Amino acid sequence: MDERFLTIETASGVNTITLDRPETLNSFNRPMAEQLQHALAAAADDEAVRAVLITGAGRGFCAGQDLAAVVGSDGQIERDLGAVVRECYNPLIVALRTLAKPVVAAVNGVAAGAGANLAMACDLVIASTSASFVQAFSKIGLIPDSGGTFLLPRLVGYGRASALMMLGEKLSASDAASIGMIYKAVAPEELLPEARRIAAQLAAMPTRGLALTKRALNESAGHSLLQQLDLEAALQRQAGQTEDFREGVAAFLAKRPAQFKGR
Ligand code: T3D
Repeated sequence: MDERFLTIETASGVNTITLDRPETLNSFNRPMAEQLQHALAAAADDEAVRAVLITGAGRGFCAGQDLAAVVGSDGQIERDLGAVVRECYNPLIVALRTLAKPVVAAVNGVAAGAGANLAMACDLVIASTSASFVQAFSKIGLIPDSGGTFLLPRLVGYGRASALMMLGEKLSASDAASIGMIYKAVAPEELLPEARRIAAQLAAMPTRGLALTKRALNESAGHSLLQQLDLEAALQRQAGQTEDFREGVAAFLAKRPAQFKGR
């Protein structure tokens, strides 16, 4: 059987994917990237999954591309990095941003290179105060990939994004939270309980409404206000046709907790 670089479990509607190559801080080799692509596709198809939680095994979250795998047995680098980015990383970012379910990143330790940008492509990022984020690419002569040049300036502004990407310095989780790059930083022992609590909360919410919210946010980046207002009206029409909308209104009027089914 092929070696597995992820552990995956589903409980109470939450699909937890743990990146599991701790000896290299969960850096990506091609099999791990492909396994994560398959895991996200499976989460998308599984009706029992209503939220996804991504974290890392050991002391790191993900150190980006496994740099040892870049060098051939002859010590030379003869790899088409454009092809690697298209085949390994771009599909992951597209899968995360288009998954019609919320994705929580629980960043347990350093997130570097593509690992940092993978975290930012998730819907909510919670990090341990012992974690850090590094746009490590500039240190090895590369450009930030995995959606970093799109997402980071939108999260923190062009000036900070440009400094973080060019200097490649480590940003602590607390600083990342204070500049709005991530949702929040919590004490290390609180990370998984808090991430699981939030993922379970999301899994019990109106899944289709959350998916339409995600779509509206995705598309806002390239829209004018008028285009976005038009999109909101179209998506609200769809949200208004869900069972969960009817249940939400009925529960509110009956002053009882809503039982959302994700339909
Ligand atoms: O070719 C393509 O695929 C193009 C696509 C590129 C996408 C990218 O992600 S490019 C960016 C690649 N990542 C990096 O450049 C980060 C390299 N790592 C670091 O800068 C540091 O390790 C960290 C800042 C992430 C963490 O530092 P620290 O001091 O906490 O840990 P460490 O001692 O450096 O690392 C611990 C071990 O993990 C160490 O192995 P050892 O000595 O214990 O056997 C180290 O070599 C290994 N490791 C860390 N990052 C990687 C790695 N091994 C392979 N690839 C890594 N990226």
